[in-house]
Amino acid sequence: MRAPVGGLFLGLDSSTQSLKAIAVDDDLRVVYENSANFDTELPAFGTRGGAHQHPDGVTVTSPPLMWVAALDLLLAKMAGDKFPFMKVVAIGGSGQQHGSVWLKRNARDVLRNLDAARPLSEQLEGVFSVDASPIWMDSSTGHQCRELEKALGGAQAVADLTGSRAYERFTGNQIAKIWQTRPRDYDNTDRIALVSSFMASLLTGDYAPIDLSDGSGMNLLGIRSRTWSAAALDHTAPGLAARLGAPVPSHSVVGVVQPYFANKYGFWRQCAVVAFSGDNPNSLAGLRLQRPGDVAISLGTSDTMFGSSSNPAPSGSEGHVFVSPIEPGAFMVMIVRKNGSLTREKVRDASAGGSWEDFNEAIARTPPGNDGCISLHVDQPEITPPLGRTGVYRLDGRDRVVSVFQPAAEVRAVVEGSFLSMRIHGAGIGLKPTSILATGGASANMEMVRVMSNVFGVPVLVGEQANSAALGAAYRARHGWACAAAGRFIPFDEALPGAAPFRRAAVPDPAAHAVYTAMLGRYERLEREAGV
Ligand code: XUL
Repeated sequence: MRAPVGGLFLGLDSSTQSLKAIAVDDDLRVVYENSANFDTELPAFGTRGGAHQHPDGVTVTSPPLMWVAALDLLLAKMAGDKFPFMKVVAIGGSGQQHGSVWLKRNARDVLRNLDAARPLSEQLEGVFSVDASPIWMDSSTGHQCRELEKALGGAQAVADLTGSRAYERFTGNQIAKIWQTRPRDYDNTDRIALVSSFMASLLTGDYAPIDLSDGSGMNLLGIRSRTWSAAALDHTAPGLAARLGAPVPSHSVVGVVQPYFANKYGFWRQCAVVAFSGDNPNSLAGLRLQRPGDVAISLGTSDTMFGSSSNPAPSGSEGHVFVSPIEPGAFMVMIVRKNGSLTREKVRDASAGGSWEDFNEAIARTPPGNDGCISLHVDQPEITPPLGRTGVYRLDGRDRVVSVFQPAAEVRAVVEGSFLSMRIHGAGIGLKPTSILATGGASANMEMVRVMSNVFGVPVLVGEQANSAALGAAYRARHGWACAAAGRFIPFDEALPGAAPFRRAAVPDPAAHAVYTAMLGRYERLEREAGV
């Protein structure tokens, strides 16, 4: 579907630390990027990394008014750059997942009647029933998680229903906590939004619906029925369905920009707003992981693996299944390994003299399969698989537990181990790659990319674009607009004709792949033993 000539699609990403914008043109080229940092550009809110860590060590919140102020600030910076707001055909958006915004009864009126002569933050100051929004870094709801799993028949039952076992950061458990500990604030709440749907609400001037993909990060949505689960809602808090509103497919147009933005910044009055979604779903869109088997591995502080799946297998112990943000009948699957780049850096320092060159040379010098030497580093309690006890576990080629390998073997083992683990646990939850897009810091490391390709037995692609969530939001703006213009659902790739292809960085060597396949059983055993 061709976009209007000269038209732009704007993606906004309200992440933990900043609000970012990316605009793409009708050829899907990135033509503009900007951002507003919460800590440094909105210092009055006193956040660190965009959040407030509470003294109890487990509660983490952010001031929702900061997200409001950031929108005006970013748009003002864009106006300073003479950004052509009038050309924006549609806006899409991304928000950090799981965070909630609690709105009082007066909020809807305020949203509907914003005055372009006054800052947004001044007008929205009094609309929050909870002025410290719980965000994804919060881990204070262990009690509520246990209760949910007890009520719904166990962790696996919660995962089968909602896509994930009960997680402390997931919004339903945060809602249960607020209802239990602050019933009056709960009673005063007219609408509970996610960060994503809240940002869309500001733009449309009304409550914008939660989309099905971000809605899957709440432990409240039936991922197969694609509606709120009555059992989960009833257990969580009274009158919750009315406070959440009905969820919508992620490609839905949820309104047009309200006059505030047209009057103040010069947006086109018919500029469509497409449902905002979570940052991970938007990254899936930004990386165009559309077909089942399209998978990305992001190597960063945490390593994440996510992709599209038509047949996911939710796990009662690890990983997440969300409704897909780009293909309403499909799913997005995601696993997170906590011991990522910090662990690799530790091994680099201990076994490669602190040099990435030596680290890579060690990989190049050792054979695929590392002569049977395998390791599992749990420097921090691991999420996938869940391992609470820290330590480094090693088996040599004769299955003996050893305390150290030769330096080069040590390097190869940490790299191979992380990909073997991702292959095992990805497959366990329904993620079977046919190709892998490598992103994040370590993806520029060709030795690691080669190991990745051989472990999974599929080609590895690389792309240039950073900020995949904001880019995905811009792409989703284009997708939602195309579906609305056609009056029917249009496949994501048809709505993005001519998007630049990714570059093939490695193809698997069948012999090396066979070596890795034969190692899976031993690696699973190592993980099991680390768990006892
Ligand atoms: C995902 C998660 C984080 C947040 C913030 O489950 O908690 O990735 O979305 O980025």
